[in-house]
Order: sequence, then structure tokens, then C-alpha cells
Amino acid sequence: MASFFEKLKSGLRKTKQGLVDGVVYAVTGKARLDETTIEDLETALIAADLGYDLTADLIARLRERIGLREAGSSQAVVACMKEFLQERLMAFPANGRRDFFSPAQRPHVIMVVGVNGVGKTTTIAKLAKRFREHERSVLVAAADTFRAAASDQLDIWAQRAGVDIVRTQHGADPAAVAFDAVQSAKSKSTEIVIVDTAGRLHTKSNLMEEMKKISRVMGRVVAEAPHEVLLVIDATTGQNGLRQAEVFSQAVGVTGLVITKLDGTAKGGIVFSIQEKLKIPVRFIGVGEGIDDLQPFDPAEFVEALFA
Ligand SMILES: Nc1nc2c(ncn2[C@@H]2O[C@H](COP(=O)(O)OP(=O)(O)O)[C@@H](O)[C@H]2O)c(=O)[nH]1
Ligand SMILES: [Mg+2]
Repeated sequence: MASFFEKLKSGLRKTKQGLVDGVVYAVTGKARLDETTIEDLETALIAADLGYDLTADLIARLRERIGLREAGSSQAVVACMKEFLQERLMAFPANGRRDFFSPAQRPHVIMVVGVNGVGKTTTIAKLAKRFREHERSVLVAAADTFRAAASDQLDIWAQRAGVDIVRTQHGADPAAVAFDAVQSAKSKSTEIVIVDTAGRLHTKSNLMEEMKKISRVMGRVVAEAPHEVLLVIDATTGQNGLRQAEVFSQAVGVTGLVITKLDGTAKGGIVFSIQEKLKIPVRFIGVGEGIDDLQPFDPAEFVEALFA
């Protein structure tokens, strides 16, 4: 079985084609980093979803480091870019956070939010399994009562991961499900509660109101709950993910991001631009549908895989 790094590397191949190969193409054969070359560089970086601000900063760095010296082989440019990207990702100390699976509070409540189809339920299954591997007791709450099949899907995953589930019938109040789950975890001294939520309602403002209500109601059982709000973003949606992050952040305080479907997208640059824009750390990245295809985000590893 391929290692996670191998999967990440092959998953990022298309992103690399845009980002690294695009940059190499822009500077190869150019005697110096003149304005035309800089423009080509900018175009390549923006197209790779790096975002405007980060692109501007990177260009400034390249001007400073490489200036009008011979751009020479593109190696110097690529090395400078790699260093820059690593530095920027490292600037978020909570990235990946190693102690994620050993939280201090009990129950520790993790609410998982995001639009439809981004991978929330799958991510919950993957997380639940990880918590079990760390010998934590886990309860999942099926608070996506909007889609008829949503609870069944979570149920199947919960059985596979060997964790308990709180669910109700389709159409019931999702906040009540979340409330019951936290209550039950509290009385049974369960360590972790992971709350699945809907990604689509009749309107977007309904959805945001529902997210707020779920969050508020859980706080009545355990004052600090939810301790984590993980926003799941599908990497293949590119800059759309950024807009989703803005909307969810305003409604419920998002504490961390999970970027899924990095396997085979050309839009992996979104990892950089989302962090820059929102200053929310990426906690996990997903590179496939399998239960082991989710890993804590490691900035150094990510950049390494991108440039490998
Ligand atoms: N390729 C790939 N597919 C994923 C990943 N994460 C989730 N999926 C798939 O995305 C689809 C939607 O996932 P689901 O968890 O139901 O999304 P939800 O609507 O947000 O709960 C499913 O087919 C998952 O298998 C990932 O990292 N890579
Ligand atoms: Mg779901």
C-alpha cells in the first residue's frame, strides 16, 4: 500500500504542474527577472490558486532575492519559492496540532461543518477511527437530519469504526440530536463527541442559523462546547472554498480546516490562500476515500510533496 506521502505526492501532481512547472516555464531561458517575466510568473501563480496576496508577497521576495541577477536556471527561483511557501505555512503554529487526539476536556466536542458533498461524514469516520486507535471513547451525533440517507451513512461508518452513535428520524431537530449526544457523553463520561451537520438546507441563511443553534445548544450542556469547529473544504472547488470558509467563519467560529480531495486536483494551492486569508489553521488533509486517507496536516511535508 502506498504511504500517505506517496499518495500526497501523486495527489499534488496536477497542482505542481500549475504551480512549480508553470513557474519554471515562465523563467526558463530568460536572462533576467524582467517585468515581462514577472508578469508571466504572476499569471502562473494566480492560475495555481495561490491567491493574490501571497502571489504579491512571493514576487516581492523573488525581486529581493533574485532581483535582476541572472534568473539563470529556474532552480534558484523554485528554491526561493519553496522556502517562502514553507515559511508561510509554518507561520501557523496550530497547523496539524499533534495533541489533537488527546484533548484535556471530557467530553471534548468537535462540530464538523461544510457545504454538501465536501466530505464531512467521511472525515468524521476517519477521525473516529483515529480516536479509537488512540484509545479514546467516541460518540458521533447524526445532526444532518435534512438528508434522509445521512444518518444511515454515519451509522454504517460508526459501526465500522466501532463507536457509538446518537441519531433520530429524518427531519427532526438537529440541535436536539446534538444536545442529546453531548448530554449522553457527559453522563457516560465519553471522551469525544463528533457532530455531523447538514451542508444544505432550503436557504443558506437557514443553514447558518441552524449551525449557530446547534453550537449554542451544546454549550448549554458543556459550557465550552463546541471545543472545535472543523470546516471541511473540498480542494477541487478552489476559490469557492474560500468563500465558504468566510461564510461559515462568520456564523460559527471555525477553529480548524480539513481540506479533502487533494488527490488529483490542480487546485491544491487553495491550502495556501485559505490560510493567508482567514488565518485558520489546516488540521487535516484528505487524499482519498479510504479510512486511512486522512492525516494531520504537516506544512513541511506538504511543501516537500509539492516540490518532490
Ligand atoms: N477522492 C476523495 N474523495 C473523498 C475524500 N473525502 C471524501 N470523499 C468523497 O466525497 C463524497 C462525499 O462525501 P461525504 O462524506 O458524504 O460528504 P458530506 O456531504 O460533506 O458529508 C464521498 O463519495 C466521499 O467518498 C477525499 O479526500 N478524496
Ligand atoms: Mg454527510
